[in-house]
Amino acid sequence: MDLFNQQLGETNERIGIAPDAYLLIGFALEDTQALEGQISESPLLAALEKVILEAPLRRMITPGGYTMSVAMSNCGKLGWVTSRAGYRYTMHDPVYERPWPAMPPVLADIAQKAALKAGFADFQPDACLINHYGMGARMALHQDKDERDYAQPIVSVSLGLSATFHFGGFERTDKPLKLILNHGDVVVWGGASRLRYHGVLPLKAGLQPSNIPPLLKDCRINLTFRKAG
Ligand code: MD3
Ligand code: FE
Repeated sequence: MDLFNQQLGETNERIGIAPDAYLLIGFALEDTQALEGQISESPLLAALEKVILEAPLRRMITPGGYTMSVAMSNCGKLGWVTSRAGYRYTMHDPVYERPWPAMPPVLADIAQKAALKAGFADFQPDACLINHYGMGARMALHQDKDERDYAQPIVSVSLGLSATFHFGGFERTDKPLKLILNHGDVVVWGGASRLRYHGVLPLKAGLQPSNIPPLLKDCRINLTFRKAG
């Protein structure tokens, strides 16, 4: 690792946070920097921008009738949706009535490389859920149980503002661990940690570089890669 990457926060560290759960600090940072150092022109962010032009972010309705504070979209063969009818994965965007945008290779690659680094070989995600947090947006404590095979890990990429993440146990009432997830951090959750409760505290304002791309200004975007089907 060179000095340049160190200054960017890329420490190349793999921190075990629980059995089969790893924090890869700054793992996605490189992919958010263009060669000229112009963050807005990175292949990762350009690909993400294209996806959300095709499948715009929207706030979905929970089965209980609440509008989520997080705005969501998807890319890949399958996309996660919620409505009064329940939570499920669909092949089509129910709002725009067309297939979800394909998963850009730059996104699939980073998920696969991160999974490998955490000990999960051959991770081939078929779904990428895009979570957009504006000021105050949060995600209540929950388990991810809508995927077919819990032996498959979930890879999460954090972009934009930092957030406080709650990493709990296997019962809703287990006291959660707090973890700050910063721009470029990647977390891999698998095996024994796959069904832990987790959530995100309300997003607060924070400092950002002056050349922050519009896509990430005053918000946080989290990508979760899954093998859903
Ligand atoms: C721990 N998203 O979309 S990603 C979700 O930051 C979700 O947007 C959060 O929880 C976010 O479902 C957190 C981290 C994450 C994802 C899946 C997990 C943590 C997990 C599954 C098991 C344990
Ligand atoms: Fe989750």
